[in-house]
Amino acid sequence: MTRTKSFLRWLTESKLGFLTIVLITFWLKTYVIYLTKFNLGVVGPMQNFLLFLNPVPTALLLLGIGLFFKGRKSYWIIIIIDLLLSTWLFANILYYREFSNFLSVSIIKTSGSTADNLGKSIVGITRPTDFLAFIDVVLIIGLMVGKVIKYDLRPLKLKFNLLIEGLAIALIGLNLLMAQKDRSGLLTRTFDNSYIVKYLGMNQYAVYDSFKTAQTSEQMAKANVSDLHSVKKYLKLNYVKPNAAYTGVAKGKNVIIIHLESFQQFLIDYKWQGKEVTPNLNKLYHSKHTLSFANFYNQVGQGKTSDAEMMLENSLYGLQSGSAMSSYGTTNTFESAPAILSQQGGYTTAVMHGGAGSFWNRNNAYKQFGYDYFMPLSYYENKPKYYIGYGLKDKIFFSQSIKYIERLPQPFYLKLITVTNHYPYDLDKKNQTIDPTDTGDETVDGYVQTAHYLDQAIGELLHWMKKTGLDRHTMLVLYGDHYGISGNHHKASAELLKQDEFTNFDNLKFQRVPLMFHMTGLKGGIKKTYGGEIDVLPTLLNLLGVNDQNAIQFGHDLLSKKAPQIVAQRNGDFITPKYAKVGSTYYDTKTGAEILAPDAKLKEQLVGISNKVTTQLSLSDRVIAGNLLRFYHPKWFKKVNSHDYDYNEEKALKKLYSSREKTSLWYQNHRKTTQKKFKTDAPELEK
Ligand code: GP9
Ligand code: MN
Repeated sequence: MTRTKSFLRWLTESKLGFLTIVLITFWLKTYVIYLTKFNLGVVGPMQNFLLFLNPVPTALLLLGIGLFFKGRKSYWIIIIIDLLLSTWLFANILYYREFSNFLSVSIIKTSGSTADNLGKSIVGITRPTDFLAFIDVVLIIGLMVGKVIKYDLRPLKLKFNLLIEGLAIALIGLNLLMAQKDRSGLLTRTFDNSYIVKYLGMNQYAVYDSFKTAQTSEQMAKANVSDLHSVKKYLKLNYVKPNAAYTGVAKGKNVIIIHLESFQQFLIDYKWQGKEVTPNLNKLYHSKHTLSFANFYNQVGQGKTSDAEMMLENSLYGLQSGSAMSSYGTTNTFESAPAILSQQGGYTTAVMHGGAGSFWNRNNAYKQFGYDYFMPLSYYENKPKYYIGYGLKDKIFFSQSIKYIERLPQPFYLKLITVTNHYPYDLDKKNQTIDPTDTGDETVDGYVQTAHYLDQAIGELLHWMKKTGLDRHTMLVLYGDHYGISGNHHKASAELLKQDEFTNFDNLKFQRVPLMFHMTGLKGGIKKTYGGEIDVLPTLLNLLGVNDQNAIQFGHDLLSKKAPQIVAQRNGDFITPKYAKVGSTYYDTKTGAEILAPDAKLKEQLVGISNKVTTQLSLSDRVIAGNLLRFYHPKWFKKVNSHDYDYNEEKALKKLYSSREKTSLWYQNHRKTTQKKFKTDAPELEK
């Protein structure tokens, strides 16, 4: 009894006891808010453990500052810090409800300058329970006013205060270490703000975000118009004319881009146990109405999917490290496909994706790209059995996308981002309709199963397009975003390809992914031209007959007779129809043999290509890091204002459904849904 009593006395009558009360109440409150107000996608014991613990280290560090002050001041400084931390939490609760993402310095900075500022859009969505964010502050002030907590006016030893701060810093380090172990690249690759929050907490997220913002704005401040001039000069010098025979052949058509997650070219026509793994895609690939590219390479860096998107929408490379879409997507000026098509062809533009909207910073970047609509997971019905890995299973995703697609005014430019064929290639038993391969490499063997599933899902979508007649007005663009089997699986890869060995050169060729343009009436064929993701936009715009003269784009029309056919990899490696480079080794592309002793002339040629590649990459980096497009004003483009876009579900759907556009598929189907025309064998949807 006396022990409890003396503990209570210590809590309420000593300064350290006070710090303990503030810390623990802040900790528990934050944890409850994590669980109830955010959707952090926490899985596994490690993530759960870190989520529980992560409020402590930074809170201890910051609240501990109060200990350095004397007397009553010390108490009030601690309370003020507690209040500031709570306000940050509160603001994020509101922002998250509206935008499914966390506040960032750049958002706060840019929102103040516009009419529809953040404050306005957020008022009105506050719920009473949000004020839970302040409950501890109110409670503690109450206890102080009621004299339950008494001031302890004895000063603490400086050494002791420093010890507490030291402990906090050590805990921060430990937290970081454990987080990095569970998710490598957490801080360098910037996947998703919610990852930072779930692993490191709200306060560390604030520090991280401020740091990133400072870094990017410094680079931007240094850049000026003359940087743009050197980029323009380079592009002019290297310009190749698009193939006039294809100019405008798809003018006015809808464009549906199907993002084939982690899908490699080798899967096309690949057979396992005598069965085609991807029969639907094979059929498309060989169709006489499909322009297929057999030597098309992914060119992504650490930003993976987001780098692929950056290249496809902008013909700009991802960055050497991190994700350009995450780091620059919120603030940079872009001249992207959706904005160009909306301005020049009256296109409605949309992205649909069965995963979290904040992943790769999509819900900010798409506004800068000028996408009218972005429908992420929150727009879809989600049940545990619908979901695997990073999002809804593709069949479920497509089946639920129909109700949105059919409402889009035509012509539309739509991107569908699939996700089931994603590492670690898990699929529930019911959906496995092909055996795993038998290389014995666990991460590899499921790949054919998820690829097969993706292919079936595509088949279901194509069937619906045919049934509704949408196929006759649409050009389909299918592409694989990056490898599915990384360079760490040489043995299994050799087995899959039925080769004796798998060299670094084989791994470079393994970076090929499909690219197909399919449209009724299109003069197709399988093209051998070497190209990469950077080239898709110029090729597409030529097919659509869109004018983008002197655009800051680093790719070329793949159909051009003069296509340079030098395919850069983000790390400076390259491949051309004749030569390739991996690390410091050159190869003969035809034979795959190493070029061991090139003569002086060949050497010069190889170094020349290599320099060209690095120049191109670094100029593209300058465009992004310097935000150079803000200085560029081509006649055919009006700058995008991100504040014109709102992905709030309720508002967006209201706009979509109230649009009486006679051009939507729904309207043309006698204002009836076409959902019944979508046939799926998804076991989850069986009655
Ligand atoms: C998540 C998905 C995956 O939304 O696009 O991205 P990745 O891990 O492939 O870069
Ligand atoms: Mn991907």
